[in-house]
Amino acid sequence: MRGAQTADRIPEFTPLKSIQNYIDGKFVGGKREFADVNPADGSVIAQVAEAGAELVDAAVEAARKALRGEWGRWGVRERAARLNRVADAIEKRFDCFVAAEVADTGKPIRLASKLDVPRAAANFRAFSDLIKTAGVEAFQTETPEGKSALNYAVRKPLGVVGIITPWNLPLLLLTWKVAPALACGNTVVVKPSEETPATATLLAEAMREAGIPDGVYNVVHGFGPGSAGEFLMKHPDVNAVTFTGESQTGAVIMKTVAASVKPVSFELGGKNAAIVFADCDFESTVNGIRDAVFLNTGQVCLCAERVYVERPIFEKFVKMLKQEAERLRMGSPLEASTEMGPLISAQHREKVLSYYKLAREEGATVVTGGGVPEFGNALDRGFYVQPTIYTGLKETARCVKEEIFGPVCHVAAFDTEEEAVSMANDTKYGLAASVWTNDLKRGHRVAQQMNVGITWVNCWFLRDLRTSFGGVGLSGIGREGGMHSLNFYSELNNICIRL
Ligand code: NAD
Ligand code: 6OD
Repeated sequence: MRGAQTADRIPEFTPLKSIQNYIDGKFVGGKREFADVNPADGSVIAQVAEAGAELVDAAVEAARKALRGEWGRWGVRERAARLNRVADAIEKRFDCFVAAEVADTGKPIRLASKLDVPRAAANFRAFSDLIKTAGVEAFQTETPEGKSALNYAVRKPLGVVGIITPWNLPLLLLTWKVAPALACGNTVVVKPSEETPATATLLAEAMREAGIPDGVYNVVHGFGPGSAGEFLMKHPDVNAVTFTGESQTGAVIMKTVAASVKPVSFELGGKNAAIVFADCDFESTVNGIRDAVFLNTGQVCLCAERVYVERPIFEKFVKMLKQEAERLRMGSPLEASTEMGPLISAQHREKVLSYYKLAREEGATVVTGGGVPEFGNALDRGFYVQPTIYTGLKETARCVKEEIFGPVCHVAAFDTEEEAVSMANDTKYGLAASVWTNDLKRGHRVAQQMNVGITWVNCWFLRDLRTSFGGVGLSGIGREGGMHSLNFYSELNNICIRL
């Protein structure tokens, strides 16, 4: 919690009653407004100005203009310094960002303080560091006449990058894309999720304070189809598109952008497996799987919704995981002791509850949960569900195949390593996996067989921002992270000089 120690931090958070678009360094309203709802009690936090096609045009135009201004003339050193200043400005507003993220998402304050906001600052610092040291290729080439030529590449920005993000880790995921895009010299127009508009808007203030020129960072609010999301994706002056969200939405966006042939990066859904071997460190594995299933109320794309446990420890494992799930403190996100908050919306709760019902219809044994908790206070108007564990489903069941995105997992037993690998890989998704064993050779062997973008061994969601991040199959296209981000957010111009 770096920001918590910052002497000149801004401690007071005044909830934004009206959330506006941010275009060319100015906050602007829209023709229509929609409500920003607190998922913990269903109350309306703010009215959000929706950007229509004209405002999206204005944002893209501002971003184009900024490419031609001082931002476009700055070298890497200046840009990198400004990114660090954005990180400083986030840390100075640490409590404001935490409060806004908690109000928008309902996530526990301890989670937003430990994960979301520190990671946002870390994203800017990581790409500030990286762009300063990023090399490009160079080759000495032999010509047909036996002379030589020098090939070297120069890195150039793509131009205006359109960024669309989801609601589960709003600031973390937005800055994960904004930071490398700016590091490479692009300008951006971001459309945060309609469920969580606040922190992208607060980030505008941090950008201003860091001296990021007007038009470099623009925010448009709204929905997907027929709204700001679609207008941004189909805009002819947007040079590249990066999207995080559902696989189905990715498919729609892909069609939208196809007409203008632009680079796309897609970070999409998952139906991630965890494989637990009998030789694992039992207690830390149970705790690790508890986090992998229930963190952020199961609303992390990397969460494990399928847990495969070697038969000799299956019963004991299920019993201990049940205890851990029942021990999770659900409650007000503002209480420091709360470990699990609500789901994001009434609509998403309907979806998760429909899977809870479907699981029973598909023949699941309900180990724990499966319903809605009762608090006897205002939280009953919030969108809470119980942490839930199932066993006994067939591997072909919809609840084992489809992403639910809630605090729920199915636990199944396996007898051999081959069987575990085969069940884990039997999915159209391919985002993340985890393997839990004290046999390091087996850890390597199994990890290398996972058809995913990221495999953790004896841990989960342990991040190094230099590593590649992305998915296979329905889980995405391309990789971001470290140099992969720099390569996506820039074009290389190879220069060949005959010597
Ligand atoms: P979503 O796809 O419903 O929405 C994501 C964003 O896309 C929102 O801003 C939304 O307004 C916008 N959008 C929707 N339709 C659009 C359209 N036609 N054109 C342009 N924009 C459109 O996803 P969500 O419900 O916000 O997020 C949850 C999903 O995101 C889950 O599937 C989760 O696995 C996935 N996710 C993946 C990653 C990853 O890194 N792979 C990270 C977080 C979340
Ligand atoms: O840690 C990250 O960089 C990242 N993109 C996490 C995604 C989490 C999905 O909900």
